Amino acid sequence: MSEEKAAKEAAASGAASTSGPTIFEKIISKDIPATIVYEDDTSLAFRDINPQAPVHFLVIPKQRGRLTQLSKGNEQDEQLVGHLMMIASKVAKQEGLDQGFRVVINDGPQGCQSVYHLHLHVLGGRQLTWPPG
Ligand code: TR5
Repeated sequence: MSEEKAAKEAAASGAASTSGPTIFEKIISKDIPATIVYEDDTSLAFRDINPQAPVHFLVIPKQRGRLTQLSKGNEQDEQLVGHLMMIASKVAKQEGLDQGFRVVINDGPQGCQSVYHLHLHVLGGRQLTWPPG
């Protein structure tokens, strides 16, 4: 079973791990390759390995262990989360998503979060539907 499938199943069962280096931390350290579409001092954006739309990238904070999930954030994270949102918009523009796009944060087991390092999904390039599953 792939690392991601195992993580999804763990998340669905409520048993997802929140310790140890995540796959995203290995991408930040460049120990694992990813297609990086944007990088600055505090954030990184890269293409999702299992895209759900013609354009699907993730925006993450670079600092390890800073925020595992949105619901763990506090006032000190406001600037960082705002920055990630602005990078999502900036890269969406860079990717040509001028007809619109969707930003999603999966949080916790019921939110179907599988990687416990905060990340924004940015999806676009096709007509998206609502509600999501
Ligand atoms: O389910 P959540 O919201 O936690 O999203 C995790 C996302 O990480 C999924 O959309 C996965 O497809 C994506 N993912 C997982 C891996 C991975 C990745 N995106 C880019 N590169 C990846 N590598 C190298 N390895 C993964 N296991």
